[in-house]
Amino acid sequence: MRTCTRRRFLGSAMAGGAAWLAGRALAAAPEAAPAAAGRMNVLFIAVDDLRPQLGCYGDPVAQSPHLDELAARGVVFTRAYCQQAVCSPSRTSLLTGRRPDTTRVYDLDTHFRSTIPGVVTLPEHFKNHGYHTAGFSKVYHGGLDDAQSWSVPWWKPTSGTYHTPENQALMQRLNEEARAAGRDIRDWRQRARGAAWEAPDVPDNALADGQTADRAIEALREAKDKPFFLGVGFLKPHLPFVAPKRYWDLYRREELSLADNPFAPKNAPHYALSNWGELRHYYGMPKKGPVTDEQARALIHGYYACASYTDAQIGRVIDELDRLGLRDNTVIVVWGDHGWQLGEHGMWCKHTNFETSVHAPLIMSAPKRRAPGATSDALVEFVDIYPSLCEVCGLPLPDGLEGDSFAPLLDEPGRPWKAAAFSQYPRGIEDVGRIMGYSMRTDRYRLTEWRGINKPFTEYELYDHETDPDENENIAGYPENEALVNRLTAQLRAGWQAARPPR
Ligand SMILES: [Ca+2]
Repeated sequence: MRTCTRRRFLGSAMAGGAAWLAGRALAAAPEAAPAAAGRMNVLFIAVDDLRPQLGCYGDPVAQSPHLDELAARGVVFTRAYCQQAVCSPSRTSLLTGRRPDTTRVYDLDTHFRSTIPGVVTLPEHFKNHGYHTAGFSKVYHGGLDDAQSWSVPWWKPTSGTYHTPENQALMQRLNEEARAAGRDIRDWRQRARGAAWEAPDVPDNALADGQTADRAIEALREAKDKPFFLGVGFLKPHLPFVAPKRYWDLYRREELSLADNPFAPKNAPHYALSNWGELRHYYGMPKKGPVTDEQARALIHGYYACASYTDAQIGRVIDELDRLGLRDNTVIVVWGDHGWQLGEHGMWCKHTNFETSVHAPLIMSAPKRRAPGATSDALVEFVDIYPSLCEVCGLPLPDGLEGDSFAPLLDEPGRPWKAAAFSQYPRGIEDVGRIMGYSMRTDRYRLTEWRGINKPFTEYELYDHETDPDENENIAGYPENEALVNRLTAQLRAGWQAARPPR
């Protein structure tokens, strides 16, 4: 096992991807006709909080054989961006094909049926075109499912969070304390949180994601004779990092490196960073200040273990697809709903506009495309997944979509593409109130403009990925960059409509 520093991983992600690509057959002769046997099925796989820390993204430590195998038959998008780096806003945007300023879903409580009630979601669109659509576990954010998206009622796993007697007892005690303190533990915000990680020695399907794989396998068998769109969500590597022990055993903790930039970016405004309250709520985590190095290493270990566990569950589902002879007539897309800080900038979790939060994995394998096993460095956005699946499956595009199909990249991954990708994140600050950070990634730069919602306010961050791929220094305020900031600000304000791919 080799060690991997975050800097080396980030810095070499492109080069590593290219080297990885060079070792594969790029080729494949163009195939003529679309699937003759009928309509293309869709296996739509969502992975909660998975950042692009996988073998097929050039990470030498990650054990992700099944996603790497999928990558060898599809296209790995090395620069895919979510539209807002937190579960529900990101998923809502992806599943409606609209950006957060259109969905007006910026938090974990608002359902898009209350803001854009008539929208036709991605699975609903497939349902309306004769597909059997079914959702398993976390496709929409927990508690915010959308019944009209599915042909049959949404299914979710029943397994509990913790599996060792100690952690189950701890959870029971914490919940009793919470009740005694008058908290309503049915409300997720008031609920006690237990250990941040666990390595139970149990079978894969003792945990929720193993149950989900079991159910998805059954669903494939049931649906194999009709066109289907199966949405399958996996919960790990979302906190807490609970994975069967054998996945932890794939890694040697002492050989895992900590982030080498555990500090705020120079000159960054304080509100650009998050206080990673999500992790702090877990038992034993610091309420303020940094985690210890020992905790950091355990968290990184747990993240890798959970990603490998989910990789194995995805492998089981795809194996069944193969066994049923459906692979040649099914498009598979796997995406993580946003990135994750694993100690970079001293942060954990997501909830920022930094590259570590908005850059997420996206792999699509579609039969009969011309570039299986390729990587594409094109800038793509999660809002593009909706129209891409429509194009690959031959469905018309509904009105109102705010992305572009990247299906042409499945044939020609290096063709000229979008000029920029856009993300955003809201904050609240003293004296100004609500602000929105609008962030744009171009080939070279990340520009973030913070704007007041109700009061005039602007502030800028600019990171040069050519010289500073870890975004350690905000150079927006340097006099020599004034013209550059002005040019990029104009591009940001022109928005996604001005950044669309040449066709
Ligand atoms: Ca998530």
